[in-house]
Amino acid sequence: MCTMCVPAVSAVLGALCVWAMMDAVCPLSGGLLFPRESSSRELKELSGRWDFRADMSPNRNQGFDRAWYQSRLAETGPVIDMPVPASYNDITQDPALRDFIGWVWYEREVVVPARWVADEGTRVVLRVGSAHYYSVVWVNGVKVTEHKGGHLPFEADIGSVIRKDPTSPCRITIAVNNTLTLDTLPPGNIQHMDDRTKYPKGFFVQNIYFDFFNYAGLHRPVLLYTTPKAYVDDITVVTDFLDNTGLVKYAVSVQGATSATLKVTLLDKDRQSVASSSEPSGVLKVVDVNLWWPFLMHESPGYLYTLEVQLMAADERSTYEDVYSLPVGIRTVNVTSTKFLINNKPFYFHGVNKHEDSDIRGKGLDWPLIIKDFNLLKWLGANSFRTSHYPYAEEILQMCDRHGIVVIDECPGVGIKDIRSFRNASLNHHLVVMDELVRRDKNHPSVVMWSVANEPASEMPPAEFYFKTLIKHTKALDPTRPVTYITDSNYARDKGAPYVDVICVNSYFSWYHDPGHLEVISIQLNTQFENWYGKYQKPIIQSEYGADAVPGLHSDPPMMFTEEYQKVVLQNYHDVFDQKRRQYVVGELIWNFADFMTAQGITRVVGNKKGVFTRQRQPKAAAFILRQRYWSLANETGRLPPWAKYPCSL
Ligand code: GCB
Repeated sequence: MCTMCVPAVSAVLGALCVWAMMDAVCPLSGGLLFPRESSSRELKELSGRWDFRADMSPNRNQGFDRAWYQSRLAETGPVIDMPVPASYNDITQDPALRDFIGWVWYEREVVVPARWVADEGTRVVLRVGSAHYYSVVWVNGVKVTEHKGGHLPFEADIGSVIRKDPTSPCRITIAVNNTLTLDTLPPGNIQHMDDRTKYPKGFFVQNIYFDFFNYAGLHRPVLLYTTPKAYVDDITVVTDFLDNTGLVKYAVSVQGATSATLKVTLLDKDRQSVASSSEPSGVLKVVDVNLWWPFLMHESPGYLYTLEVQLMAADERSTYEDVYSLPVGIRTVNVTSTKFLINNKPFYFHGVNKHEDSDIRGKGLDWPLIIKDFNLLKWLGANSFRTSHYPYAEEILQMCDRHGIVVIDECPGVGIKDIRSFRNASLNHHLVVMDELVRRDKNHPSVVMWSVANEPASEMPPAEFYFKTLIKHTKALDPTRPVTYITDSNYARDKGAPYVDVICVNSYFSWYHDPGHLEVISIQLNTQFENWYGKYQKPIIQSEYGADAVPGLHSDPPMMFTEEYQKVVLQNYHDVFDQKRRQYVVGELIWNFADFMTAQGITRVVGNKKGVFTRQRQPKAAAFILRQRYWSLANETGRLPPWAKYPCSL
């Protein structure tokens, strides 16, 4: 595929070939509903063992030069076992694979049910939950799709390819490249070191401007699913309420049928129909509505209805029936100059920042970890998190919907520090990523705000046009949710703040600034809030604060990196939050929920240790401070179920 690439060119140029091709393609066509089984849809998970090979050739392009996709991977060279979903980096003992930059190749042979192949009226779709960063996908040697961006799903209808030779197994080959450039999100660049007195031949490094390990691979489930030829392609739901009546505005789009009949039914938790329609779009009215409430704000948080869409269509050959069920939470979100309102009630974010990160799996989706983390969030009394610094798996957002955990949904715009990353190529890609993110997450009641970036160089002159365009675009995509980006810039120089709805600010007083001086926190934090509010009169969230603590390291009086120091930093911040939350501060999100892996460097001791839990999810002293605070905030501001009033062992 990379005919433009000559062998001597680096991995990054190999990646850029894919790029150029993608730019020619219309970015978004149709919906991308989460694959769900129904009476008309089947699903086949391809999680488990795949064959794998990293292309260690000097230009990382041997796989394309020798067309590894044309035959079984094991026939063109050695393969190793690789789990999917998972990052590949921590699976072996090989440092070259942990730190690998370039193309890796995954392959799996799948038995496709005979009926899927035989029935021409069935669409067979291959879906990749996410692959970091660029991917090219072949089925039986035929290229079926490619995708740019490491955190969002993509898919391809592979029916015609598997029907070409119904007797052969279906061989899926996915090449994934983790090279970051100035125009990727997040950005990065490749630096070649040519001084032979210092570096071996061909030595290059990937420079990144963000603080987490650039894990790579097939991070989320890969699966096959079916729909009938005429199918429900997309559903958009926007909710509101008036007194006791819930309003569900919906629009259904259909593909593969010139005319179709629809039945749209809203079911309550007991699967009783509460409203229905036969129009492709409209408003469903729900009397005595059960609103979707955040965790700890109501006795029964996370109430979900189900919107069941039934499609009937026919062509000259057959009739088709498709059924798709979408969970729907009815709630509103509004922002005033001092408040963040959910269902017209002030909502205070007492939550965390997270990462998709764990031992061995890296950024691979892992159900035991997901459920453990939700249990820990509840144990803490957290009502929210930010998906720092990229979109998390849809499975995680579904858990948030169910449990009432409120989400600030962040795109991977982290580390936009180089002025060249503000150019049109970057902005255009950023707009497409926002298109993909909003398309994927628009129907989650838990998602209450979009964050378009984290700590960009927002004081640089081009930042104004960049963020004005990006935020306007995001608001046009979704006029129902506020938009922000996360700043660490100075209030007087920040170029994008006039365009955001909520100011989200990160600061690390007594850590990166005045290290060791806990006594500065109160005055500096107070000044921070007064300055931002004074200039913009918008509600403020402290979107990051914290300190590293190596678990088990103690000192009294507290010293940096001990559990005591982390604890006292938090307490000093909390004192100021308690004054300002009565005015215009609407939230506090600790950095970070758990320790996480980073690139190696002199400020990181096997990763970032600002977690209140260790990477293995054991609490540090700070977790107990946070727990006490979050539950008492909830007692003060929410309506707790009786079981939650005084959680055990506070
Ligand atoms: C930040 C970044 C986050 C880092 C954190 C830190 O401001 O947003 O990605 O990990 O600080 O610990 O330095």
